[in-house]
Amino acid sequence: MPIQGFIFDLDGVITDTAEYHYRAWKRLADELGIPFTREENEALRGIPRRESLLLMLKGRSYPEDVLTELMERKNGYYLEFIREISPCDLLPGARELLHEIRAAGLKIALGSASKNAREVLERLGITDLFDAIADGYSVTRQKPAPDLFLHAARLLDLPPTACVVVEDATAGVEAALAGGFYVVGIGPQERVGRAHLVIPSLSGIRLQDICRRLEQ
Ligand code: B16
Ligand code: MG
Repeated sequence: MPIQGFIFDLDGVITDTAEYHYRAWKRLADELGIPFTREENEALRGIPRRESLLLMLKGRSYPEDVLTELMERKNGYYLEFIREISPCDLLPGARELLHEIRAAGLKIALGSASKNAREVLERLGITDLFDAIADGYSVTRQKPAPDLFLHAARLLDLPPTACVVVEDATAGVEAALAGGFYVVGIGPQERVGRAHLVIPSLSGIRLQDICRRLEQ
């Protein structure tokens, strides 16, 4: 089926909020006296807030009310960081590709696990480029379950086989494959190598190249 729509992940694809998530988790981990490295943070890409916290805690158990407070504290730090975001923080090539897709008459949705996705899009100044938004509030089962992307495709009124998912996380690539989408992986082979097409970034990427390489 010809490609008729794109579903973009946010963190790590359109903007580098992955770095801000890391700094916020790191600050919380330091306060709790838990070692937490940049490498360990890689496992949290695309993973929802609660699961990310449990991974960061590495088996330490806390009562439910404390877990809630820790998630709120981390989100507070994250919100402090993203207050600085502006249109300059779009990753190279993202704006050009979004405009090219729209100009070609294809549809665009967001498929992000983040509950802060709408705020980040607003700060980047690109909300109006999206026909639909699927975020951390949209579905119960998160990536690597396909639900979020299936929800986004439904909002676009397109079947998964007519949509390309663009993802930077292993969990996101698996979610898109499970949903029957075309998948473009952004980043190293070790992380997104299961995608149908792997590219280091969106810089210099043209819509035609993506369609030609996926549809062949
Ligand atoms: P929040 P994505 C994901 O966004 C991030 O990659 C992940 O690190 C984060 O924990 C998750 O959103 C939840 O974010 O705490 O803001 O709700 O990559 O799916 O756009
Ligand atoms: Mg991501």
